[in-house]
Amino acid sequence: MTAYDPDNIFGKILKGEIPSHKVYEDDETLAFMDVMPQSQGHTLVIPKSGSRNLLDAEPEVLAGLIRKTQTVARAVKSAMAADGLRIMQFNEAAAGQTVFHLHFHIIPIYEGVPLKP
Ligand code: DGP
Repeated sequence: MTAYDPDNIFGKILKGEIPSHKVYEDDETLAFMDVMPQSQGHTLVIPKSGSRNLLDAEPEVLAGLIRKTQTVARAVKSAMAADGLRIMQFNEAAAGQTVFHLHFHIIPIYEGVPLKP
């Protein structure tokens, strides 16, 4: 497993070096809007500690992150009046991961509205 690089884009967002539209923050977690949304309200949830992806995350980091993802997902579904939500997570470039800091995608689904690619 390649080592975590703190200079990835989300690492820079955590350090305040790149702006983001934050929607939730606590001591361990940050949630912000995706700049390339697949639907209205597409949100990313990341741990503040450095994990490359789910495969190298400490169990307690992963446990905290999935709980916060549920909290944010409920809020996004309600705020966006979505009909459903897709939760996605990729591990390594071959699987579609492009930013190498663990994150969950929360993608609102609206009946009859296709996702953007
Ligand atoms: P993934 O393929 O799972 O690694 O998704 C990375 C997501 O991050 C992708 O949907 C686009 C988003 N993204 C990339 N750069 C930025 C950025 O600078 N700011 C924000 N808010 N999102 C970004």
